[in-house]
Amino acid sequence: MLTLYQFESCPFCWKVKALLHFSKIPYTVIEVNPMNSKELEPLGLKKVPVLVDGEKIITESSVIMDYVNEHYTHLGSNDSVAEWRAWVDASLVHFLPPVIHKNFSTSWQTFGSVLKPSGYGVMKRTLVRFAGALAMSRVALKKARERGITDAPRGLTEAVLHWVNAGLAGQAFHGGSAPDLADLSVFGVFRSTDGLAAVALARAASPAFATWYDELKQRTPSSAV
Ligand SMILES: N[C@@H](CCC(=O)N[C@@H](CS)C(=O)NCC(=O)O)C(=O)O
Repeated sequence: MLTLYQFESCPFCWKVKALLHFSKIPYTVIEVNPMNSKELEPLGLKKVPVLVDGEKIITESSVIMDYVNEHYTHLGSNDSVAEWRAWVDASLVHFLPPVIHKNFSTSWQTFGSVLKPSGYGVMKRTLVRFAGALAMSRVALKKARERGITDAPRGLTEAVLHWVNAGLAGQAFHGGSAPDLADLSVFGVFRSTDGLAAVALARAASPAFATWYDELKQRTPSSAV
């Protein structure tokens, strides 16, 4: 059985989960405490996602996806898939935090939603929610500015339109009639913010995005056990 160490709110973790769910691969989840990551200490690691498969410990979301695909899923790939996957990690993923953590109140709402399935008790959830919202509403905007992102909603809208026009290009999926690793990577990043401002903004920017997103959401019910 595979084990995934994750934060519920982590877009990189959701890229991996999109593939696991799409492929109906069962796995157990270890929810890492984002305040201190103490669950990762025995592994000597600091970041999620981490996938454990027997003796193997795999880090880095794209490497994990390649591992899962090579050993379990066997989806095909090509240059376009590789380019879109690189775009997700280098560009797309950076537009989401400044949108969903725009200020304390938006970030509070974001943490409320992502902490719901965490399994934490009410006290711990409120503490993590408060500290998280306080920290992220500052960090997200600072990091975005360092990356030259001054208008995150506009940047995210442009990214959505780029994906729809050049990635989907009139097809149901980048992969044609079925999703491929590019679809699952883009979807995973958005899925980490399901129900929040970033997905709402993307849906409003493009009906084709909304159709594609809903179809993928339907095809990726959780396979966590
Ligand atoms: N390049 C990594 C990025 C992973 C990453 O930044 N994870 C964040 C959560 S979204 C994390 O674990 N941060 C904790 C830390 O940096 O201490 C990947 O693709 O897996």
